[in-house]
Amino acid sequence: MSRPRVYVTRRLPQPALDIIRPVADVTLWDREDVPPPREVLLREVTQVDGLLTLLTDRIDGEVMDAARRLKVVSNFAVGFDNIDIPVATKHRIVVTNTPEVLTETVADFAFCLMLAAARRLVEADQYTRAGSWKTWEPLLLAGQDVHRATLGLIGLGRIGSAVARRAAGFEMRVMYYDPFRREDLEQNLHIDYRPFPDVLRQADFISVHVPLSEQTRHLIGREQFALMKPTAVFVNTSRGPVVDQQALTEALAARRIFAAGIDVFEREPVPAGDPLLVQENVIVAPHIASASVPTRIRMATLAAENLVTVLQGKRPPNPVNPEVLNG
Ligand code: 8YV
Repeated sequence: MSRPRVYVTRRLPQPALDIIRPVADVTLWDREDVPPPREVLLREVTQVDGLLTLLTDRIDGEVMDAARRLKVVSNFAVGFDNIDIPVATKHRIVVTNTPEVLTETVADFAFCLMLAAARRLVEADQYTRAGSWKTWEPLLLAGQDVHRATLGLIGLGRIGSAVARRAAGFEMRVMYYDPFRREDLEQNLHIDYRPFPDVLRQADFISVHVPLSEQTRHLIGREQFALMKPTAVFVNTSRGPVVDQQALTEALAARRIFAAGIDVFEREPVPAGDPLLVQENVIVAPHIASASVPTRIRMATLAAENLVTVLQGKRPPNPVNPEVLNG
């Protein structure tokens, strides 16, 4: 039997390639800065048994129809909204993701955005470097307190729960909304379930941790920002389209809310002229919540393991559509 072939859509940390190369012949899109153009992906997919993809690769019906022998799409991410799962399942292609390994790192970053936005850290840095600091002022760069504030989590999956655990150290009161109530976690984490509008009304900090789906697209829009406190700090490390970005921009511009920390955007990379970027009360980052060196290496090696186990005819650690394996 000939060796399987795989296409890897970005330069990966070496330990990941070391897992794949003994098992399969690798064609690598050997760039870090840009994904392969669509026509390259459509050409390469015709030749391979496996794809290792990033969230920047749209794996839809067109790609999967072009594939002739594709068995597995291993996504280097916990989110898999870039892949059409029903179409993959119909083609009997296994899709895998990288949960668990990034949970704590993303939760760290959500907390980092909460603290930085509440305490105006980026403004303070710019002000100090610019030499604007002339004297001591009673309310200079005054922000909001994090300790003992109320944290509202939208979504209580792995990452939402990890943020709740951190909040305990700041003596925060934590409430959450999730379409699937998690009574099992409420006692352990000392957190309360509240209906969605109540969380928005009562929380001082709101952090979003839901996957992107048709149900969650624009879950937070004008109506939801209108319910928040004028002192609220809003943080999104999930997926950009969960939030109506125009409504967020308007809420920040009108000081409907105090500040925001935003790692994900409706369009990525966010265009330079986007009106959100000129708001003073927002801290922005280029989708880096999982970007610690150890976590990115763990994500890459897990994506590689998922890929090779399917190619070896074994059950991968993280199937997203396990029905393909069972059937
Ligand atoms: C990654 C992410 O930055 O895992 C996810 O779903 O959004 C991030 O951890 C990204 O997806 C890398 O492909």
